Amino acid sequence: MKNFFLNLGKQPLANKYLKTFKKNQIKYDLKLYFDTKSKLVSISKRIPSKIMFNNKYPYRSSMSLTMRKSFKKLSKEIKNKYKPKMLLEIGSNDGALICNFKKKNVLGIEPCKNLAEITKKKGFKTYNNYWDIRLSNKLKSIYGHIDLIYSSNTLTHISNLNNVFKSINNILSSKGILIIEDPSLLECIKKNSYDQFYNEHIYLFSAIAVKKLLEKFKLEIFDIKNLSTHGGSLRYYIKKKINKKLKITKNVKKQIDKEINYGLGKLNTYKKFSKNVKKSKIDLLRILHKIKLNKKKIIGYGATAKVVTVLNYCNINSELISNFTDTTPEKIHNFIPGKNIKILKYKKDILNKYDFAFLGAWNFKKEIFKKERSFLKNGGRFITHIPKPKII
Ligand code: DWN
Repeated sequence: MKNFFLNLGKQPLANKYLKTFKKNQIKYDLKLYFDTKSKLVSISKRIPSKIMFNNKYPYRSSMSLTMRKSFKKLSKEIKNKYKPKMLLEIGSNDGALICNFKKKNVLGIEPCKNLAEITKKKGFKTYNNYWDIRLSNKLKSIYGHIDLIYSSNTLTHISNLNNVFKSINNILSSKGILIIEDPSLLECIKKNSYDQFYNEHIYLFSAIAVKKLLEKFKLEIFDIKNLSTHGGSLRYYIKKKINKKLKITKNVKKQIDKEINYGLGKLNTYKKFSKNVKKSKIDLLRILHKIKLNKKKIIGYGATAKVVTVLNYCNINSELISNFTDTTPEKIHNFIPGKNIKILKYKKDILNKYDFAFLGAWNFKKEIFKKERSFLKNGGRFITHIPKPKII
């Protein structure tokens, strides 16, 4: 049974950047639910994929050094450990992972045309399609069974998980490996990072829920790694149950026990989280208003999808945060979805005109602090809302 636990208000599409601010930009309810049977945490309003993932999707994985490094490291591990003849990536984005492989050994699946074009132009075989059984059948008829399927930050975006895993099962060889990675629900609850929820993130996975889900498809997790990317993610290594050669590591039980002990299987945990989120809103607004009273200027750093949730939930507009800055060409000179805050092109000295920088991309705090040493040296301060609103 699905139980409601948090209302994050009306939210625009998290990646819908507009050239001119529109007060009446379409917004949707963002309400969170916990299913006591499947243990899945999800949002209620499902927006058709075609509306969210189209030919103008602005997010590019390669924009961050942290992500490029993470994908490079994983590619080495895959090549050394699993030596796949063919790797298929579901949601290949701008090719941040596949560019580490030989062109003949990888296939990209990317529904956003503008992103698929990037990898196609570089000579990587890319299918500009949504992942479904039709595509799975088509690829199987061309390439046969696939021995390694990878998908990062994609499966949480697809409403029909049964179709996703049916289509994976169909093409994965009997000894094949599926690696998926997505933000960790445990880290989200611990860090009070309610901004992991926006209309694209239909689910936030726990190992408990993934394990349950896979059972239906005779798939099982044989290893789990905790990653620091995207505010704390889990990388699940999955195999078919018939493959007895790969042993299940202790990491799997360890993660599941950790989640059970934290209470991820109980509704009460999410109710407590909901209270913490409401407090976070009050505390953040208090900090921002105080800074404004002192006539200091704040810029937002990193126009993330996550920060759209924060700004719209807390009703923060350009009176409190004058502008945002971002490196993504598709976001620059546009407005933050739902808000009258303009995104400025990132330049080395952009922060000098401001007293404070609010971390929209808090998940890249380390990378950003390193880059902005001189801002900090000159007395500039960062503001974050993770895990609690504070000035750093
Ligand atoms: O699942 C998703 C994740 C993986 O990526 C998508 N649905 C959408 C997107 O979410 P996000 O926008 O919250 O992701 P990021 O990776 O936290 O976005 C970082 C943003 O910050 C980018 O727009 C780039 C920008 N940035 C910057 O301007 N300067 C980032 C860094 C590190 C910087 O130095």
